[in-house]
Amino acid sequence: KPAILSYGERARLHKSPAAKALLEVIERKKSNLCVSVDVTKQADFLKVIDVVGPYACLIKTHVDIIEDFDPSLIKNLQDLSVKHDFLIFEDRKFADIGNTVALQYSSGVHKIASWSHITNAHPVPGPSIITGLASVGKPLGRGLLLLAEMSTKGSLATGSYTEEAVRMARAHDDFVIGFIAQRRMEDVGLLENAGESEEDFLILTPGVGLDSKGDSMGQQYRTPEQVVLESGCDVIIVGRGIYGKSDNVDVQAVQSQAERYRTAGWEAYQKRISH
Ligand code: BMP
Repeated sequence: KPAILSYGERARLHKSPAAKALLEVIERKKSNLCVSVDVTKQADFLKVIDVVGPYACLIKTHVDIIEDFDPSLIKNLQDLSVKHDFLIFEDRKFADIGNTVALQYSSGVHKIASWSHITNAHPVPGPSIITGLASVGKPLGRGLLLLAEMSTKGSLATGSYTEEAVRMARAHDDFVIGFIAQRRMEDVGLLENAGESEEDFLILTPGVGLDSKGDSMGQQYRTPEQVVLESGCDVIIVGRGIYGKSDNVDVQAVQSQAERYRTAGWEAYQKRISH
């Protein structure tokens, strides 16, 4: 088996500006941790991000759950992204026809494309969802992730659906930078970034928790070691494992969990590349 490239080496080789930027931040901060900040009030959202920012390569948002949203939130988020050196990933999960997703991505209240370095889409409509989103995002240097698998019990994104997602990404690798998935998907030919092929898709993985196996609504958790070392994924996505109960942000606890997950993710990666 050829040696696995480091994040930094992959950053140098990558053609996509969004993937390159993410790999560079990961290397610079020695963090493959993406924190998912799913809280509903602006003040809590910004507070959590300011606390976890130093430990994260990427902050994942669901901007449509913020009750008191106004455009100043975006400016504040961007300021924090500069202050703490992380990228922004709006987890929008687009799933419509090309024309509609282009409008949802560029317009409306949130104008996602104008501030989110990375976003994602369900492959269910077929390749036109990528061309629709690319018409907006590519000129801005943005990157797209396809949901090839999900972390939930009973997910339908398996087998030939997952394979087709990979095929769609390959046909549009000028905009698709990787996948939301649970594993490297080597059975569909995704190489472990050995530097011998031009192709280098990132695998970002939600459903990560150190203290819990799941929630009461179908979520399933695996550990950073299972995800990064055993399954060959690149980035761990952690939400409630870090921010805990959103109605009462305990700054000290949030900080120590962020530090803990960052260390666990990085140690799993170091084991992987030293194999
Ligand atoms: P938590 O770690 O609190 O379970 O949050 C996981 C986050 O990742 C949520 O924002 C969810 O929307 C997202 N997510 C997921 O859990 N599973 C998937 O397959 C895809 C996701 O985007």
